[in-house]
Amino acid sequence: MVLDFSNKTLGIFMVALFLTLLAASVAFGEGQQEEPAPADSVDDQDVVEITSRRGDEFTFVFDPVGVHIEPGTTVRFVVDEASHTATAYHPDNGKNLRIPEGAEPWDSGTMAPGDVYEVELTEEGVYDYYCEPHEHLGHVGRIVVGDPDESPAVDPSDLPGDAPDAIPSVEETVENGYVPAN
Ligand SMILES: [Cu+2]
Repeated sequence: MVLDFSNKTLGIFMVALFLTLLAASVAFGEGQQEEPAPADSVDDQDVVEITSRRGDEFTFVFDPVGVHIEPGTTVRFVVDEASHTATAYHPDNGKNLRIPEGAEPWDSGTMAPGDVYEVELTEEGVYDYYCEPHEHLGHVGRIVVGDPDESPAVDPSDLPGDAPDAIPSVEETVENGYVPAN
């Protein structure tokens, strides 16, 4: 009888201890949760991810549509929905030059959800790029690497369709570090 009572007390004690530890670990976990990086800290990151997705103002968008990064930062293009490319405005890709003269042009080729394409940008200046099938629908973006004056932006007003309206200004991109897509 005494033994039974002890076991019961021990059992209740163990349950209470377990619940206490559980509550403590939950509270600790919440306290440890990392806040999302503030938008203006993009230029401190080694890798910046840009997602092709459906937009509100434009049919498809790169999000963020504008980023300001340090030289040597890797830009990682990913796709949320449908098929897209991430392609630099460069004669090698059949377009007028809209990236710094010394910079390597890139073309991801067709990307589907789950595909990843990375490019490391080292030359300072302004880079504009587009999605091959959706350029005229506003699926274009701008990346400023370091000092934009090293290779200033080329006026986007002669780009087709919605593209000129979709490209953010250098000023906004540099000031915010990160321009979310519409
Ligand atoms: Cu696209």
